[in-house]
Amino acid sequence: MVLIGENLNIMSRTIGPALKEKNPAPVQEMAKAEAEAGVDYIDLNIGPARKAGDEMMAWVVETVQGVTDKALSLDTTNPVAMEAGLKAAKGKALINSISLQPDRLEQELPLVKKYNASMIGLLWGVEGMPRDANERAMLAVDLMYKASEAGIANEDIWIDPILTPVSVEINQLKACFEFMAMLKDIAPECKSTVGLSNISNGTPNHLRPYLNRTCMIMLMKHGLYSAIVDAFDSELISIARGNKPEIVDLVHRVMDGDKPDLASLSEEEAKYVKTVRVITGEALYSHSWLEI
Ligand code: THG
Repeated sequence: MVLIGENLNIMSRTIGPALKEKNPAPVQEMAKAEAEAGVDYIDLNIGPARKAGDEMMAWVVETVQGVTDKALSLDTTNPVAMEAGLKAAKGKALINSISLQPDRLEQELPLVKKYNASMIGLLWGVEGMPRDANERAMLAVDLMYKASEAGIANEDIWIDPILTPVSVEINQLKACFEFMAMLKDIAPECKSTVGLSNISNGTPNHLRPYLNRTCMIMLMKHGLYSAIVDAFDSELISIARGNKPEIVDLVHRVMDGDKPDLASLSEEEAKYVKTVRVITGEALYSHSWLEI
């Protein structure tokens, strides 16, 4: 699995001020730490960057490239900032992300081609969030068609079905999984990604990793190609690298309908099983889902 580190973002208490003040030390420390943690890409999330976004993106790309050769994922809704980042990036960059609003497509699809980048295709349409798996499928097909018109190969499109918090609306989460199961038939050459930490938004911090890890394992069953992750969850990285096959097996068995006796499992295994049940909607989410 291809891992994209999410930690270098403008919302972070250390990174936000450093980006605004162009203070390289915190940015370079974060980039180095993410690289050492073992991610494949470093996401550079500068937000909407309405004011001098081009300068900010070029600066952060150069600053990060000063300490690591990792591939970069460029995350901003400002197309001028995006182009400045693409110009500064040495390797093949990943545009995070392009949604299906006509103005976004018109401005950003040509950039994918011009800079030989790859792109995350965010399944967010003119009417906002797709309501179910079929609407996601229609958006994905539409996106592939428009990208193809712009000369972009399907291999350069990483479809993001938009993962939503488990604590908010379980049907949206189910739709995301249902769509992921369909994607390999709809678009076998396309890649896929999700922002894994979205699922645990609103969950107490110390419990978030269980949701993130279990969700990743569940999506791996449907062939998930990549994920945007907390680079500092070493257990999650270890699972993604194939070092925890027993946990992966267990989660996949439970998805297939196996109902292991929780008393026969280790405490850790039982947590994963309970978390699968919450993510599938079989059990109701509450902050105390692991204790029930
Ligand atoms: N798809 C795509 N890109 C994305 C997302 C997605 N980028 C943004 C987001 N979703 C994924 N990245 C994050 C980054 C941080 C957090 C969640 C998702 C997060 N941060 C802590 C918080 O808000 O509590 C704060 C951590 C800090 O202070 O640094 O939860 O879905 N294509």
